[in-house]
Amino acid sequence: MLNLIINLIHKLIHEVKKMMEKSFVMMKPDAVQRRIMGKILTRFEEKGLQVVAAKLLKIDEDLAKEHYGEHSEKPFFNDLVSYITSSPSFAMVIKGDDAISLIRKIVGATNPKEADLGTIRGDFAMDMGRNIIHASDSPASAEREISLFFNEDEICEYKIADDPWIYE
Ligand code: RTP
Ligand code: MG
Repeated sequence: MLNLIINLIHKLIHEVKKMMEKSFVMMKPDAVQRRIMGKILTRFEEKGLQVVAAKLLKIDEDLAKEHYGEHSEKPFFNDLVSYITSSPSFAMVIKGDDAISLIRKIVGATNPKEADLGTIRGDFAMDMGRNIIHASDSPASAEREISLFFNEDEICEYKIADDPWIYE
């Protein structure tokens, strides 16, 4: 019994130390139209990240304006809203150790011409206004964006089989 409790405590400490985070990630309309969703998803899966929610949705103007509210005063705001509402997007919640900053690295710089090769934007995109994917830039943004796009009951917390082979 004591051993069981000690084991449980060890497991809990391990979980906390891993700093499991959830990020909001969204393939924009160009990624869906260009049929490269599978290739993009593979990048996250192969890294060892876990998809815990996903849906295809046509973002309406209100949602686009709320999601990108921080840019409402920028000159590109109207173009950004048109782009995001032009066709369906594929919204996801992706979980993993330090996932928020890690996913930003996998996604690459905002301007695809400046994004390193090997990143999603560096490999698949050309223009700032067609940069195929969004990812949360901080824990506060992740929390806000996840709750903007998903209800609590749409997020699946599940044990994934290869976990011990991804994390030590
Ligand atoms: P995102 O929010 O979509 O993940 O992109 P990000 O953090 O890398 O870049 P952010 O500064 O948040 O900009 C949001 C999106 O607005 C478009 N944009 N256009 N023409 C321009 O100067 C310009 N700057 C930004 C991009 O689609 C960018 O992803
Ligand atoms: Mg951003």
